[in-house]
Amino acid sequence: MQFQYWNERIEKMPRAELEVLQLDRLRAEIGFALRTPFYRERLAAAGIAGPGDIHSLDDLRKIPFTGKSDLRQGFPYGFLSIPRHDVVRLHASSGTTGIPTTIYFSRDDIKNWTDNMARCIYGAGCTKDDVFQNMISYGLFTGGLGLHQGGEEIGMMVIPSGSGNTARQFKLMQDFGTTVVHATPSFLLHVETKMKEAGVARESLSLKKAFAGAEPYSEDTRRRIEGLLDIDVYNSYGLSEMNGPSVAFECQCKDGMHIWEDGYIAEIINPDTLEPAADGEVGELVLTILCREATPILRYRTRDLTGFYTEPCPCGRTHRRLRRIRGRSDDMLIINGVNVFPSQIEEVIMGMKEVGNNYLIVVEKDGAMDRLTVKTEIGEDIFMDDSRPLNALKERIMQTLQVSISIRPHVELHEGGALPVSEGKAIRVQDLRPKDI
Ligand code: DLL
Repeated sequence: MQFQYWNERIEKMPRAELEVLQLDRLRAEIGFALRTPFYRERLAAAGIAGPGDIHSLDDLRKIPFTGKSDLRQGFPYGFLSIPRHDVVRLHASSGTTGIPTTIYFSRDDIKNWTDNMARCIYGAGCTKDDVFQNMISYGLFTGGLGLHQGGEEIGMMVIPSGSGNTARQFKLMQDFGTTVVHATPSFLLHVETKMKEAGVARESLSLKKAFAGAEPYSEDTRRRIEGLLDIDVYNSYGLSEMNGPSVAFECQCKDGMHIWEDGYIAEIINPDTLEPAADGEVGELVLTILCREATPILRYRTRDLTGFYTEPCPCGRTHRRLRRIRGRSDDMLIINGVNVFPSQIEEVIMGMKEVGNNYLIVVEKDGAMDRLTVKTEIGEDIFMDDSRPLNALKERIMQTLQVSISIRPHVELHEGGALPVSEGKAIRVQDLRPKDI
């Protein structure tokens, strides 16, 4: 196989040299972190007064972990380490309650992110001859602009089609000869179904590759998409707190995602003991970002469960590979690529006085896509046989939830006492999607 590298010097840098670079960048990042009240206090408590207190990469372990709740407490500007007027962009993702986690970017931060993204796309074999249709949400979500910037950087023609509307997606593919698409795996499966329904012939499309990420999926799902659409599918991993996509991406070997270790220090820990996992063992991924000045985040607990490959990759890149994400160590649900915490739903419905005490969140498959249903009991003052107030309440719950979680759920109202009550801990979430990872 002929491999291509966007930044060969960095991508094939010998490990020893890479570690020197990491240490250098870690010190610089600590310098930025110390400008934020949060880290000034946290690092001082850990005996780190300045970058000079970090002598080796092992000293990283002196730094306490950062979690999503820390970022939330710092909302909106608590983690900003440069003057506000030097910030050129922000992105945000859902938090466990209504407060999002917000990440700021300087012009250089965007450049670094874009370079990492370009490495991913080029490393998957794309060139400036490709036409790239970015079928994922734009906006505060990082998936849209992230891949968009990277695609432009390598000179592909980018079609910012955004998510949804399969009929328009097919039209764009046919009109402009799209060769590469980006979407969530569930949307890619849905595209195939819609293609059949719409009578779009595979031969009328020039598709060769797809980038799929933002939600967990199995190797079987990858193969299924590849078979149905006759394309190569590359796994793409990232999270808003660490810029978004580009953290780790598969190369042409399609066997594990290279994590750009000049930009991140990756650790795998046992989520129960918080001790480092053994080489190759699955645990929780902890990330420290190294090339972002506006929002430094050290030892971030991603909650994603994965492990490193221990063998080198035939492509020659020295940056280690992550295994497919196995799941999470918290209760976050990913519904059609959108992150949802059960606590966000609870906050909304329990804040409505017409809603009773019991509720149940059900996530299931509806064709290739996920379907979210929120079942709630109604309060005593409402009667099941009076449909007008019931419909109005249902609509209000749907709308309020949509504002809070960015998804319009199905809502079912039940009489008080009708939903199952568990004897032990309440079971509030039923995730009925097949688990085949
Ligand atoms: O999902 C960033 C992204 C966009 C990645 C487009 C890839 C493609 P968040 O919305 O903050 O950011 O969600 C991050 O999604 O912690 C994982 O739990 C999950 N996730 C992302 N990529 C994958 C993947 C974006 N390839 C959260 N496999 C992460 C499994 C993934 N889970």
